[in-house]
Amino acid sequence: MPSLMSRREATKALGLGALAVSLGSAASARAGEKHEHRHDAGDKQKRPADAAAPGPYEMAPLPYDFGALAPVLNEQIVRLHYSKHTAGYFKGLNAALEQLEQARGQGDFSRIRALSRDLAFNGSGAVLHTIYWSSLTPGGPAEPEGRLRDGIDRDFGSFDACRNQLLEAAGSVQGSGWSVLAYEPFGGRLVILQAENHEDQTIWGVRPLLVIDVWEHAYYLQYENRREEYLQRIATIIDWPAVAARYEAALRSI
Ligand code: MN3
Repeated sequence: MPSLMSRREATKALGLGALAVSLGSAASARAGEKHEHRHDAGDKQKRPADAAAPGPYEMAPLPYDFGALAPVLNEQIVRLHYSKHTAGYFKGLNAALEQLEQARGQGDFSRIRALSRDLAFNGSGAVLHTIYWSSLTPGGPAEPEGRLRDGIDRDFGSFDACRNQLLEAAGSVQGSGWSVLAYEPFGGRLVILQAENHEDQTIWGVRPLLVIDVWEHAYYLQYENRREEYLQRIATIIDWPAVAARYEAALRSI
């Protein structure tokens, strides 16, 4: 049985790497490409060395300083949102998985409804926040280019139409939620979803490419009740190359 330390090290090497591959930067996505073809289909009994049980989820590092997104998002709001809220979803996700493991061990599924809800809520929160932080950058182009731009023009009519729908979806979330630009692999098209909480109102199997958090914790300290102002300003710090890299990774994975 692995020691705690070796398991933790394995988590860093595998769990975090896997999360970065699916959610992270262009470089991480390219690194992930190598992993996808490693499995030896010729010997079903033989498992690749990195097929060990995944460890707990770990939050990806913030790809910039807490103050880097100011003045659009000030240092205090980024620090709290990342260190407290985002960390909380990862903690909740790991706790849900641990409790489900215990339930299986004890054969006691009396809390299965609550634990399933915790798993979906915190798991979706962890995924969406990871994409959120890697969707923002202090600089970068104002509009997407390349195949992502082509896809947006094809599926929404124009970049302006896509942007307007994304921001309107964000602005009109009832309560806490997100707007999500996603690739829907079954139909092979881009869609914009309006998620309530983290996990409600999705299409199974979509790959989120760009997400906008409209929970009050994302903007209230700085913008108070002016959600529209927050949205107009956050639209100016989108990391379109990172969004495009996720789109390319999604196209490669189908
Ligand atoms: Mn949030």
